[in-house]
Amino acid sequence: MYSSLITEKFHSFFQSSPELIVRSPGRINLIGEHTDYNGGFVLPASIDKELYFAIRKKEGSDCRIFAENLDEHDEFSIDNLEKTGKEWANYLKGVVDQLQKAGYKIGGFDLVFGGNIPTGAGVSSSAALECGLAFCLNQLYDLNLDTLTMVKLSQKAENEFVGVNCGIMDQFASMFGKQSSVIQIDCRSLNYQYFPFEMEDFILILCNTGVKHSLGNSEYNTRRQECETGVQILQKYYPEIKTLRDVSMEMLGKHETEFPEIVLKRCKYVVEEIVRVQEACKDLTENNMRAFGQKMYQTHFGLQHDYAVSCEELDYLVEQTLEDENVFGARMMGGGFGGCTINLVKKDGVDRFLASISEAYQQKFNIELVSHLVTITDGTSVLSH
Ligand code: GAF
Repeated sequence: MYSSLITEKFHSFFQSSPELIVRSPGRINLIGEHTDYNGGFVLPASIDKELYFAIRKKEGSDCRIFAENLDEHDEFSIDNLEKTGKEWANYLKGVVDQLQKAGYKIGGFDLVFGGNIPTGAGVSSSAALECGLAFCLNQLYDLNLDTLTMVKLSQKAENEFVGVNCGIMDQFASMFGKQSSVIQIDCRSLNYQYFPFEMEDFILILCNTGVKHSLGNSEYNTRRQECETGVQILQKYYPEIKTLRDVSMEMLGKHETEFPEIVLKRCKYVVEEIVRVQEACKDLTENNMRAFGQKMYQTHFGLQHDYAVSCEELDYLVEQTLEDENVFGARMMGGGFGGCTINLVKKDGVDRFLASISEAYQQKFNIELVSHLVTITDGTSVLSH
């Protein structure tokens, strides 16, 4: 549906046909939060909340872009890329910038994009945007980039051009996603393994708090710094340690008196979470969804109390699920300070769950709760030539 809308818009905007239609998905993360930049494990998947791109090469270096959902457009030259107040355009310019810096020859293009990824909800519309354009330009200009190179380049676009110091999880999930599977990514080696995630008995539901507290970006950078401080303290005793991935609870326990209290809490959460992801994958192979769901709760409580990236609205949504026997697991998802919770709900209990949590949230915060039932899809792909 979205792809035909985007194609139609392309026709009416540029009076020509697109050469290529690409879809690029947002992501969920089942478990493994704030572990990617610590060289740890994550367990994301790409979902049926997607962006569609209709694109055509253009003579010269000019680009004309129309953002369908926002009803906004932008024009720029690939020879003169400047960051502007139009945030969505910066993600795209960042990708063009990285491609050129890496020596790839591209030219201008006409592009229409849009889709159904909720923005500000923590499902990585930004990674979908970066990966989608990297994928399009790779095809259009025959750049022969492999998927991992496009992932790294998209992450770098966000780090360097947009100025957000994110890890690699979101771009990796958007590109490497596989239908009905979650991906265990080792964010140090970038080795990955798919685990089947069957949804015969369960539904994954995102509950969007509808809030995005402004602390998000600065606190994200502060957390990264706190983790690095913890590593530096331990390096005096264990020079081989590079990130918290190399740290055990025993090491933390042995030297805890040397840690500022907050740094110790942050490190403890990360070390536990890295182990938790590996154990959660065992639960999946044993089809023990009860145990898997319990770990999602443990992650939430760690993020709430030790890592301190949750907020009142997220905590409330998770708390509401505790008495519901049909909810096996729930937690805040993504960077934090707003966005969505992810809920693992038994199929039979979905209607009751949605009705009661929406009512409770409305009463408590006077905000209409928007929920999304998601399915796991393939990563970024071509829809048609
Ligand atoms: C954001 C970042 F972009 C990811 O890299 C990751 O760190 C996540 O927050 C927290 O797990 O989505």
